[in-house]
Amino acid sequence: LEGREIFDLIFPHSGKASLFGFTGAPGAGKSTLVDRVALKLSSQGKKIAIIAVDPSSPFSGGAILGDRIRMSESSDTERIFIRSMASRSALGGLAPKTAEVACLLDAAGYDFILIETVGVGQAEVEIMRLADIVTLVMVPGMGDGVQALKAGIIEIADVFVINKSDYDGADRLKKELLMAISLASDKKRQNIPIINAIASQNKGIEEVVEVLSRRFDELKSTGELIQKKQNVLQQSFKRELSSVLLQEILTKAAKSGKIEELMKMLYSRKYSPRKVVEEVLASLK
Ligand SMILES: Nc1nc2c(ncn2[C@@H]2O[C@H](COP(=O)(O)OP(=O)(O)OP(=O)(O)O)[C@@H](O)[C@H]2O)c(=O)[nH]1
Ligand SMILES: [Mg+2]
Repeated sequence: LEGREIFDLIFPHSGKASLFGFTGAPGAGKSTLVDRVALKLSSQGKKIAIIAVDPSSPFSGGAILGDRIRMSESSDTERIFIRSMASRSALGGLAPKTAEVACLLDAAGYDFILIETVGVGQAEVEIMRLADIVTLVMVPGMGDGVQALKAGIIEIADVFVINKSDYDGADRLKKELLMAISLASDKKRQNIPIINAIASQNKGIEEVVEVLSRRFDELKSTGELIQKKQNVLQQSFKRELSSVLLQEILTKAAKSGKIEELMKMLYSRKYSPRKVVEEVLASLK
């Protein structure tokens, strides 16, 4: 069996896991928080998988080494599986790859899949869209509140965690965030929970887990969860469709010999790219 066929066989077993996303600036304490959350959930008898995605890293070596350091304090790691992903390993994009990995872990029977991404850029937003719930991890005194607003990540965040609340400025950041969300046009977003945590001291973890579970149940009961998962599947379908169609059409057009001629028209700027597409399609009819 090829990889794809295997995936097709596994896919029907997916769709049961809860996908929790965690994002935030580099060094905000995401890994520490995710590890603590994983341990907490695992102590409740759940099976946990962690996917650490680093869109900025060209190599996965460092990330994997980081993983070995992770969880070192814990003895109860048998139910916790950790997988790193960096941009180099992702043909066709990091978000689709992350979705596939999450799907496999989901089918394998993990109850919770925790996805960590570093940064606040477009790549992270795309990855976080896969998650059922997104937690934005912030740190006092880094201007995170304002930065998050700019990046648009605030629009997809469901929960804010002010980590490193042992630092000065935690109260100020909370005020800034409250101010920012009070201005949100979407009324629902004005109730976003803001949790203070000190992940390195295991403080606030219980509340984070509680809030996430509550939010998850809420999404389930309102039907938003189903909607969200359907949107993600629809995106995957469209991505597959465009890649398959592209290949198919290019192959057909190459066989008909039409494509070379049309490329000449394109290079000489007689035909626009859009016009070339129309000509290619017309030649296939
Ligand atoms: N003072 C303090 N330090 C913390 C806290 N949480 C994590 N740290 C420390 O912050 C540093 C970075 O933590 P990580 O969990 O690796 O942060 P991260 O966001 O995963 O970092 P990247 O994945 O590299 O972006 C580590 O030295 C942690 O021990 C906290 O609440 N307070
Ligand atoms: Mg990390």
